[in-house]
Amino acid sequence: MADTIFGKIVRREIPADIVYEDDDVLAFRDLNPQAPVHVLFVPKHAIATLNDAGPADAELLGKLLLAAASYAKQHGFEKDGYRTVINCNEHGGQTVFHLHVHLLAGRRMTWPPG
Ligand code: IU
Repeated sequence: MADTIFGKIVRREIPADIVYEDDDVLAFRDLNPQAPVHVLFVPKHAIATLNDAGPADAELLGKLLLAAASYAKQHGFEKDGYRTVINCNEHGGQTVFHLHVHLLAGRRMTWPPG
């Protein structure tokens, strides 16, 4: 897949406000936050879109979600709640083609999303 800005962040070629890291996952604050807390959880091993994930990626996808939930709980959003989002391709609103989970918290979300 083509390299993206998130690949550059994973490789520390460009700066980001990194808030979490483990062997497989990096998380950093979104540059254009849509909520008081807006963190992106990306796999270090890049997958372009959710369409490109296969059975071999099942554990990695689970790790992304669990990392997001863990971050939300650690920062006090367990009870009030929060939202996780994976946008896919044009109609899904995806703009960076390195799969990522958005964690949005700190305000009441609306439904349906725009
Ligand atoms: P999307 O699901 O692909 O639309 O999300 C991409 C997000 O990446 C979006 O919320 C941007 O604000 C964010 N982002 C960023 O945090 N830093 C960047 O350098 C770029 C995009 I380009």
